[in-house]
Amino acid sequence: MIKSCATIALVPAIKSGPWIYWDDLEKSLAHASSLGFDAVELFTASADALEVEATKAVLEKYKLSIAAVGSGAGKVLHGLTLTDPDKAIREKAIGFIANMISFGASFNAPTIIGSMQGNTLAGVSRDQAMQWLAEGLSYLGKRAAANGIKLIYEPLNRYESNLINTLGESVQFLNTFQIKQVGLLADLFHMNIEEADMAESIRACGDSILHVHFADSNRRPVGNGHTNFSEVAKALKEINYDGYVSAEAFAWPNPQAAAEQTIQSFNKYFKI
Ligand code: LER
Ligand code: MN
Repeated sequence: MIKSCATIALVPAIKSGPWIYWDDLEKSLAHASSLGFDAVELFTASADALEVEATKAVLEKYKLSIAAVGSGAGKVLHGLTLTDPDKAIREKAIGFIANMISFGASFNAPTIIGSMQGNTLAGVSRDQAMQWLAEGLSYLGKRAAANGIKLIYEPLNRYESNLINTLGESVQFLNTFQIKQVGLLADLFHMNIEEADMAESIRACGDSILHVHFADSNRRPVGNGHTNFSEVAKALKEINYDGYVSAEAFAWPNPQAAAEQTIQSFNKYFKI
């Protein structure tokens, strides 16, 4: 069964980004729960930003799970990536994500690597950057598996990364470097920019898709743009996707309305 999810950003230093909720954790959970969401995805400043037992208690109170945790704060707040030319920075990036894996594992939630992948920077060959990415993902995939959870790699659109931009290239990359224990995130906003046919790519890469980011063509909540969600939903059902469809969209026009729009769209496309 496909499950609904909304993102919560808990990083005060960031003033804007594609997250539905921006208030404190409990207020966000209460609202998501009142709308019938199954889970939330957390974007925290670090792995120790939340106290695990207290977070478990409040999740239990609102009957919500954590679908996944994001690691992007490592880049946004500290400039860490897996492909930085400086070995010390790459190692810090790996450490940051490894801690996030342990945090997520406390909730049985996988960790997402999106912006932490970085870019091929000036003075670095593409082959070298891909090698570093492969080494990082390979090591972290094993760490995740040792913690009993998956690691999720997210291809981003060309304006955010010059490494890999499509699901198909991601599958090829993971196969070439024989990276096991890493699955893919199909972010429908990035896919709208990069994929020739979103539904076809979902079908072609179905075995690898572990998580979906649910946003319209303009990254507003689904229903506010021009992506053809009937086709996307049909493809996800065809591959028997049974993970989360997680709203990583701008809180437009505000968090509450964005969450309401999202759950209406989720019910329209995914509730049988
Ligand atoms: C992260 O999930 C993502 O999609 C990036 O665009 C960071 O905002
Ligand atoms: Mn995303």
